[in-house]
Amino acid sequence: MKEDLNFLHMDLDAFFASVEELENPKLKGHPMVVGGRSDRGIITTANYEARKYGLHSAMPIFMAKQLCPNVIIVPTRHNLYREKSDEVFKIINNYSDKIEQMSIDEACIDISHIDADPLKLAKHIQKNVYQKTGLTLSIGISYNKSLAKLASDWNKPNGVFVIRKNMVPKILEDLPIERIAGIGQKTKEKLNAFGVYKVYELLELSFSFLKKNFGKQGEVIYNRIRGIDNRVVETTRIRKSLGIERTFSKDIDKASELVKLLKNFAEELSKDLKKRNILGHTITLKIKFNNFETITRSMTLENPTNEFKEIYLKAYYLLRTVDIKRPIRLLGLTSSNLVDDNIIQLSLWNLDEFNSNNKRK
Ligand code: TTP
Ligand code: MG
Repeated sequence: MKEDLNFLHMDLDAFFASVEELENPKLKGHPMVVGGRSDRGIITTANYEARKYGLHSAMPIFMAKQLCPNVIIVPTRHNLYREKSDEVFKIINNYSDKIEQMSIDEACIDISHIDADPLKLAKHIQKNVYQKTGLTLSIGISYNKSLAKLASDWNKPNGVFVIRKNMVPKILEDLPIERIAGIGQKTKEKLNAFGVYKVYELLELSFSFLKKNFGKQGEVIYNRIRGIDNRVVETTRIRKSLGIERTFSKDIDKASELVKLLKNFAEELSKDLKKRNILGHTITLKIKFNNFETITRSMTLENPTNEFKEIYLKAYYLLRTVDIKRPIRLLGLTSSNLVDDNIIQLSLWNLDEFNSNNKRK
């Protein structure tokens, strides 16, 4: 009996690091992190060997070196990870029409229509993805979305875990509250201030208390820890923006260098938008100076674009509006307010047809 175990959440293991290990198998078995080229950069991910030393995502490289002097640092190659992610999703797409991609390496899959034992299905997906891509992933299965995600993290790497109705809320009780989907840093700190650190402490709070202090989010939290989450798998998740952001190993203090970088960013962004068949209405430039002061400048275009030249010219214009009074530590270029190119082309095509039909008359 499947007892409503309709949600399968998958998440690739140490994703960026695993891709680098596939590219260079000599890295396997050694503590390795993917991250910035300089000591000032941060780790995007650590392989499981490096995690034994306490290394993890978002940790500064200099700290990683202190904790594990032998750590191998590999520069980030986003395009490569995107390609590998696409390969995985091509395989996953064969299992269900209802797939919500949550990030580059994770997805929630509606498996309600699949008449198979969910555990066997999970093993099948793992084996299939491993054979075709060389990557391992972990899977969580449950009767709602947030519990499936939580379960995918339970037995990492290469694990499967099922959270059934009769296991809730018992299984959640000893978890730190931040493991519950919907409790971010701010909510966590506020709950900590009330002396609440573990889910069992959260379970003691009444609905009205949570609602009074946390509003709508309080209601969500009250329900989530009792296994109530009515969200469905959203197949048409709309991407809100696409962009590039980089912290430099050395501050940029030459205008010519900055312009060159901006050109590269515009080129990369245009390629990325085109690959996904999307166009953006708004272009945003972000600059962080070496004193950490951050400014953003945006411009909204009448017609959305993914053309390099247009993006670059607008970005350049935005740059000229900024008073560059100090060396720059970080540069970002983002396109937002996105629309699907296919839809636009379709409507243009319809218009053409309409015009020619009219002419014929
Ligand atoms: P995660 O799935 O959070 O991490 P992971 O796949 O490396 O490891 P795990 O086995 O625990 O799932 O994120 C996926 C990728 O996203 C990760 O490989 C690198 C990138 N990433 C960042 O760039 N910065 C971050 O802070 C995090 C958390 C991830
Ligand atoms: Mg992952």
